[in-house]
Amino acid sequence: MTPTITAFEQSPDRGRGLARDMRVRWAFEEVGQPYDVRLLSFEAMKEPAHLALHPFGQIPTYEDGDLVLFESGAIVLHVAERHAGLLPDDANARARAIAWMFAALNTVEPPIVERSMATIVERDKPWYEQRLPMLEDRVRSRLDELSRRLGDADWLDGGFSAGDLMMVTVLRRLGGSGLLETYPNLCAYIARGEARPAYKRAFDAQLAVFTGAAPAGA
Ligand code: GTB
Repeated sequence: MTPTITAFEQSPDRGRGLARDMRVRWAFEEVGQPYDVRLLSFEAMKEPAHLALHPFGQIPTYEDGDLVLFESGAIVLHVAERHAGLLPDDANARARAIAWMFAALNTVEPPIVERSMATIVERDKPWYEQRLPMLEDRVRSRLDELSRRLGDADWLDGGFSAGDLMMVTVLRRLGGSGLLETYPNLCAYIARGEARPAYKRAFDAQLAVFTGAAPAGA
């Protein structure tokens, strides 16, 4: 059966691949699993039919037969566990790759999202100018640590894994912030992820939703 995921009918990122369906699309492409996409308006996301799939009325969701999942991390892990290509065979290496998925979602993403949300919803507030440097320092702390750990390696722990997929999608949200430029190894790491053929197919598919064009090969 072909799994179905949900995505924004009109993504506010204007096709930059920043919404969280991108990581799920990328995972499917890495493992060669075809998938269908159901596009949702903001109104439809809050209607009972979608709330039955996602308690918080968000995208992405995943449906495959009797199984319904929400949370992009849970969906990517599910895909990675059922197909070869995103998790190592060795049990310890597999556990470490999963730890990097959690690190991306639980340690690196929160300060990035907090900064990003502040730039969107707090820009006209009286505290914004004072608060932004603090939020950026928190992001820099994580980038310092991540950059140090990555060093000259291509990927976080041996070969490319679901941990890298997740980390690259999280770091991409800093594009245009000016915060990444002082970390050449992190910029190269993101570029390596974006250069993967599976990433490009996923990116083109989500961009086609915005442009209205059919993705290449469709
Ligand atoms: N923890 C959940 C997960 O990982 O799946 C978070 C899901 C989530 O935040 N979904 C967002 C959503 O549905 C879309 S991705 N929001 C609507 C709502 O909550 O009502 C977040 C996102 C949106 C837009 C941009 N952008 O424009 O750059 C980037 C990321």
